[in-house]
Amino acid sequence: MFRLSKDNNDTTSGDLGAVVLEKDPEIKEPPSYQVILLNDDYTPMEFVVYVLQTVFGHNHQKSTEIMMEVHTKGMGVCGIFSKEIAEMMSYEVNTMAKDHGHPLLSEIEPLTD
Ligand code: TYC
Repeated sequence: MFRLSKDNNDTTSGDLGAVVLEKDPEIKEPPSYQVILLNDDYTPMEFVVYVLQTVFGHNHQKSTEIMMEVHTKGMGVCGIFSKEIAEMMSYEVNTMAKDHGHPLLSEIEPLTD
């Protein structure tokens, strides 16, 4: 893709600078990351719903849907964020589970566009 850009090297008065065609300018959105919740046989369903509400701000109905998706299919998406936020969310889930003695685990995964 080509994009118009101004050549700003020329500072002489009156000259607005040359307009040049730049190939493939490096203007890219930073990659997004999915926070994935993993199923296990021991974490109580109500605790998973509680975590989805408190960490991700999902309402009770949405949290129950995500929990059931994980329970029946093995994994499910809790949300999509920047890398830093996804890392924080996943850490929060895993720490909360550990603190309550549950094996519940989440992980993050980059989204490729
Ligand atoms: N499979 C768990 C149970 O039967 C419930 C559960 C759901 C656990 C989702 C983890 O991410 C999870 N109690």
